[in-house]
Amino acid sequence: MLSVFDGTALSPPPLWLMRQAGRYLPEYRATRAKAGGFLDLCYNPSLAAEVTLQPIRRYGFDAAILFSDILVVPDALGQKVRFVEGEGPRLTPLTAGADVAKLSIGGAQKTFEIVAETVQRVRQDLPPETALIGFCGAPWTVATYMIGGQGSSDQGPTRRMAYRDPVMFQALMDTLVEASVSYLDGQVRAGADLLQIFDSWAGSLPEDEFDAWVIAPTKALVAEMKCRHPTVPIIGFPRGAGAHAARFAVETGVDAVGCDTAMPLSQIRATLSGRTVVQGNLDPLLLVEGGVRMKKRVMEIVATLGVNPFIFNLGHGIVPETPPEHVAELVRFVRDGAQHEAGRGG
Ligand code: 1CP
Repeated sequence: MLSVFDGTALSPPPLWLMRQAGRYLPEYRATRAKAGGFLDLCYNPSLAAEVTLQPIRRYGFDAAILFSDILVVPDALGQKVRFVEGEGPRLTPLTAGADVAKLSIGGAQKTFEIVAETVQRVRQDLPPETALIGFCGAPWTVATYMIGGQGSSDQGPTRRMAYRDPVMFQALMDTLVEASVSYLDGQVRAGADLLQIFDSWAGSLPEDEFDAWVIAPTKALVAEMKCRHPTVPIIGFPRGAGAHAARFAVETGVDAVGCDTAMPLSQIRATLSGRTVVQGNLDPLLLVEGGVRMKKRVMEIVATLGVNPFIFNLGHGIVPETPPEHVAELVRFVRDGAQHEAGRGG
């Protein structure tokens, strides 16, 4: 898979799926039950390594992604995170500069070492040809949980806080850049071959704020990682970036752009393909459906994007309702069927 980053278009394209380890897999649910809470699973290197490897054993993806969560960073910094069953993450919201000042990067190191141990264990057990992806949340997306205290549809509390108290907000972004560098650096030293930065809530911002809150901190994070590990590729996933995606690709210095479900293939082809590595972007709900509709779309994606350096993926994470056999069907089709059919003009 890594040779796409040297500018090679591979046929069939390499493939992995966001949230490939997770609740749609019975073996994940069994391990999760053994671990107790979700964060207990993230902080148990043996069990976290096991769930990272489960989808590789089943499907032979070209890459494994470390099993962890973007909210491990605030938890490690001292803003404790709870996962409420059926509801999602809950944090005590940061409300003032004093709350940001209490976050401790030094204090986070022990937690980061636990995650690095997971990476080390996975790398030992992973077939050598399978790449290992480390990851973190982008500062903007992580900040939306730290200020909002939970997920939200428009990130309103965080946008308002950033307008009202830019000094506090900037201090938080700087802290998150530094913490994320430390977290990712530990993952690379432990054996991660490439990295992905998840900016799941990049899509809610006006132009100037996209520059200031998405591009600028990502650029700082990428620059520092490139300084420490110049050969480790970095995928940016600015979900919802829309018309800003091409600028994101150029200005942040990432090596690849993850495209979300809504991004038109024509736009990806015109503004990203051939200039950067493209990753994406099958609708996760088409994977729930499976069958001919899914295959038709896979063929369009591969025919349009596969002529340039490309990694096949979904446009967002696998949803829990996904039948595991549809994932097997997708993998078979991407590997054997899609370019054959596309080559026939199908
Ligand atoms: O009970 C469970 O088992 C919890 C479900 C779950 C899982 C499987 C959560 C809670 N996190 C994860 C793992 C996870 N999260 C991975 C593992 C690797 C893989 O992809 O297989 C990764 C990369 C993430 C990243 C993540 N966590 C993101 C970015 C990607 C995205 O989906 O947009 C975000 C926003 C989170 C926060 C989070 N963690 C979990 C939930 C339910 C959420 C979303 C909360 C919300 O806003 O509603």
